[in-house]
Amino acid sequence: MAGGPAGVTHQYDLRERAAFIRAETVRLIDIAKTGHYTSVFSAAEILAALYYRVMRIRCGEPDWPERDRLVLSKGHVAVGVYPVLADLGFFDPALLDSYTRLGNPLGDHPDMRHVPGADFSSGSLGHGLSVALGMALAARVAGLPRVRVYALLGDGECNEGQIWEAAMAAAHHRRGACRPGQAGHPGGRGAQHDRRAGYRRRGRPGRPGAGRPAVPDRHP
Ligand SMILES: Cc1ncc(C[n+]2csc(CCOP(=O)(O)OP(=O)(O)O)c2C)c(N)n1
Repeated sequence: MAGGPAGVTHQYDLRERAAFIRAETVRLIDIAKTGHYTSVFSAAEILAALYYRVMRIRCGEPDWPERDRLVLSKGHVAVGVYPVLADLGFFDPALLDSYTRLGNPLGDHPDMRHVPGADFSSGSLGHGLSVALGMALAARVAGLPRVRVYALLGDGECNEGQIWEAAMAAAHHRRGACRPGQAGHPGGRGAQHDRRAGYRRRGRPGRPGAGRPAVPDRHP
């Protein structure tokens, strides 16, 4: 089966889905009166592509062992993910209307124990890549080669040493390919860091170093 939610054959218009994510994010942040809407806005296309086209997931079976995983390392984008999970059928969309209210499982940051479809409880920046690497290694140990694990990182949080340690560990274990995405806070320290160094892209077919995992550049 090609990518996308398991059993779903509908071809989604990803631009329209990204617009949906942005609109719903504004709506939910208005309900909560707080939230990181710019952080979702810079990731809306990524989220739309992953959930509606790429990831192998089962809405009726959130804990399907062979599903792909998405670790929201920048957990404050959960507000943009909840509408997608509801839209795909992971839970009742009516829950969105009382987002962050007492007793509602949908909080400012995702809680994997209470939100169907949430693969990790995040919020403290800097941990997601390590967690994603751990999931990828666990899938390898469990003999599930089709499982793909994605991690969404903020550019600022890439200044956390643990992110770089995870990237180097991924290279060591030959897991993963890093793809620099958009910067939510352009001009911030993370953006400068990205411009100067970034990640060396390895593992793309036809490029020098193809098949090797991504590793962070070493630079003075
Ligand atoms: C360890 C830690 N320090 C601080 C925060 C508070 N915080 C929440 S969002 C944010 C900015 C994140 O910026 P970036 O990583 O660039 O992500 P984006 O701009 O894409 O949201 C900060 C500092 C946090 N959640 N965790």
